Amino acid sequence: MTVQWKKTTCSYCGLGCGLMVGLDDGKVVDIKGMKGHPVNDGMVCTLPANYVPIFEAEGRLSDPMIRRDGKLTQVNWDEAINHVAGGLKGIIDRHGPNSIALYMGGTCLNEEYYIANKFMKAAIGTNNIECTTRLCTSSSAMGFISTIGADAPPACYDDVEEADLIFIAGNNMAVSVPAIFARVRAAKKKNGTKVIVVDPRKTETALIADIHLQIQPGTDVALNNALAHVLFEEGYVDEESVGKVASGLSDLKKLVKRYAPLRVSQITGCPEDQIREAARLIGRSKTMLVSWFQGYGHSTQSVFKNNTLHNLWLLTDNFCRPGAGPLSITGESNALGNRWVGGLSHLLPGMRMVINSQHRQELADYWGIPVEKMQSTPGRSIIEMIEGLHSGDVRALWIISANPAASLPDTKWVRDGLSKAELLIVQDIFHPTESTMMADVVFAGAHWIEKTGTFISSERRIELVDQIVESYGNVKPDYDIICRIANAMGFENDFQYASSEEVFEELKKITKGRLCDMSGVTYERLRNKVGLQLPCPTEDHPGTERLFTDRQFPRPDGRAALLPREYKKPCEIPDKEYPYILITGRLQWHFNTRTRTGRVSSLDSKARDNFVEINPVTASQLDIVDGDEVEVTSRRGSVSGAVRIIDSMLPNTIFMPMHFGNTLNVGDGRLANLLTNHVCDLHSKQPEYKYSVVKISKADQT
Ligand SMILES: Nc1nc2c(c(=O)[nH]1)N[C@H]1C(S)=C(S)[C@@H](COP(=O)(O)OP(=O)(O)OC[C@H]3O[C@@H](n4cnc5c(=O)[nH]c(N)nc54)[C@H](O)[C@@H]3O)O[C@H]1N2
Ligand SMILES: Nc1nc2c(c(=O)[nH]1)N[C@H]1C(S)=C(S)[C@@H](COP(=O)(O)OP(=O)(O)OC[C@H]3O[C@@H](n4cnc5c(=O)[nH]c(N)nc54)[C@H](O)[C@@H]3O)O[C@H]1N2
Ligand code: SF4
Ligand SMILES: [Mo]
Repeated sequence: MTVQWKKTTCSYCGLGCGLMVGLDDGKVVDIKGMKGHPVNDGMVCTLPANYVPIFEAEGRLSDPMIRRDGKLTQVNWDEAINHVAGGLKGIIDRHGPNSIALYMGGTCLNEEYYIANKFMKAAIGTNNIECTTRLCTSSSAMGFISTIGADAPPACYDDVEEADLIFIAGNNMAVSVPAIFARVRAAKKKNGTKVIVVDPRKTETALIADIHLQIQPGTDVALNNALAHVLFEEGYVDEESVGKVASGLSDLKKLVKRYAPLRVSQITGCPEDQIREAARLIGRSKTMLVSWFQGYGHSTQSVFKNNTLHNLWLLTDNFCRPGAGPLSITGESNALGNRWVGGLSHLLPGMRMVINSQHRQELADYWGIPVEKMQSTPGRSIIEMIEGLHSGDVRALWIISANPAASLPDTKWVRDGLSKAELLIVQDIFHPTESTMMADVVFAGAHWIEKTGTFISSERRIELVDQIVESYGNVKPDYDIICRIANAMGFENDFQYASSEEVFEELKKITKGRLCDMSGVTYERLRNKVGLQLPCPTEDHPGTERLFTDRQFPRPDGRAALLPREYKKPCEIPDKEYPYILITGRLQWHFNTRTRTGRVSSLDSKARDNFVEINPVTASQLDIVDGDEVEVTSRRGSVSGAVRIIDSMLPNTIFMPMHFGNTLNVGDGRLANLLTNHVCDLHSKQPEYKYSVVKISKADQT
């Protein structure tokens, strides 16, 4: 067998690792890390290394389907497109443009987000378009906007090797973004880099920490304020120089006075001395890189957690130089692209906002539509879309590359909402998923290297995914399906593209002069390089490694904002009836709702079913032994799983993976989201997945 190797970009997490795909006779036979790639230099982690079976796995969709007499039945593309176009038109005629909504995943291409935006915001005239980024990094985006004035993550991965101290909060990077973890571990070994980890669980990541702050879930704002308190108290803040680059110093100082380590030790459960020790390490380090993730995002204080973390690097002059600043990791392969191409209901393409009249005018001019066609208020967040299905204000939902019937919180409420849709369209690569099972129409999408387009990684690196294999069956690229619907609905003048490259050329012009400037990027350049860090304004520009190196921020006075934020308790707190806190999260072996990884036996055999991690003390109080089946109950439902007794959990917390829905050999009642709450952070509208109060009983006693 002669294997031909082609390069591509990983489609799982948001790091943008370079991969080499081995092809034999046009079929994928192997996947390796790309040597010399600036992100992973040859490393490949568990998930992409086991990708080969996915392209032709059982359940791979080859053709569209329409539900007839209760059963999804294969049809040809013309029939499916006409059915959906007619259905959407009818609903818009009867109920107006805001009665339809579009929801996409975070692994779609920039070209797909752009076409979807143009379709909804310009052609239909509604802002009801959302992405799983709402569940993932919308709070990082709002955190940046409020602190530095723009959703523009400044740091890059090379900062890992330059840092004295890496502060990792609510990010189990050993599992979720292994290529960065490998670099952190290597930097620790080689340079003696110090690591602080903040996580209520003793995770694989916490095991390498010099200081592990094992806080009570949800208490990060109090912790960050206490760290700031010590920094002020012990003279680590050079107030004069901080004042030059950040406003709000005296208000912040006043607020954090009330967060003395002794008081905060009672809130967080961390010893006072440990809080002081962590603050001193921060104060003494010449360069500190901070990194955070869903332990921050999945909280009703998500944006405040971001702001108070930003306070720490601002107070210690840790920004905009090698090894220092905020390294904001993204979860899915194109979460940052989604934000920058306008994939949330309050955004417009090119880092613009729906509520900004100048931004709307710029887009209307570009698209050649009257500005009145564009709505001036944000559309619905995904949770508000489900509320709209319940109330009847939303009648049709089109889901592309997402699985909300398993991934959204409070599953029963979500599925009740989805079942009320007059028209539910799900565009996936597999059937069944929890969402395709509920669909009226299923569209079959081309997957990853079966199509061409671009991703933007956590360090603002835009990279190309080229079509290098023939697509499966009769599937079509996601952008092409949207264009076909638009054309069939009568918008044919604006949705004729010969290729995704044409779409990219149109998209990039709208980014000119913005912080996400792609003007200098061409597919040809990307084919010859390993990506370009944005902004990249001209074709001879090498890309931008770090932002704001002139220490000027895009705020009215050019300074960042130190924001005084009060700690608030999570929405639900434990009581006599529901005494434990449920944390949900990820495993090494599965990705999100497991639609891909659950179909790979080498991965699925490592983690086949749901489980519940419980501290030994709690287990003995409940008379539970390892392997017992327990039922975990919240105010929203009950879920069962086998117990794993493990001392990495605090006694009042339990952990369940998010991955196990009711397809792929796992029965009903195993999905953690049956328990979670759909309450959201006010500012980011991100749900509180990481904090639900629950009770536990042995399964046979219920
Ligand atoms: N193998 C694998 N990799 C993945 C994914 C996957 O499904 N599988 N998914 C990808 C996606 S979409 C994302 S968003 C990322 C997510 O990556 P991570 O955010 O790293 O993963 P999670 O397991 O969701 O949560 C991280 C940690 O937050 C901690 N935590 C819970 N509550 C709190 C709190 O109140 N404060 C703090 N400080 N910590 C808390 C949890 O104990 C957990 O260890 O992973 C990406 N990579
Ligand atoms: N309890 C709990 N729930 C959570 C989380 C948690 O930590 N705890 N994390 C949340 C987070 S951070 C995220 S990002 C979300 C993720 O939520 P989702 O994005 O809804 O979950 P995925 O499993 O990634 O779903 C992606 C879907 O797209 C399909 N797909 C893959 N590639 C393609 C393609 O090229 N084209 C098309 N059309 N389809 C494709 C897959 O088969 C799959 O069905 O989950 C959230 N849910
Ligand atoms: S770290 Fe993320 S981007 Fe890199 S190979 Fe692993 S899943 Fe892919
Ligand atoms: Mo995510």
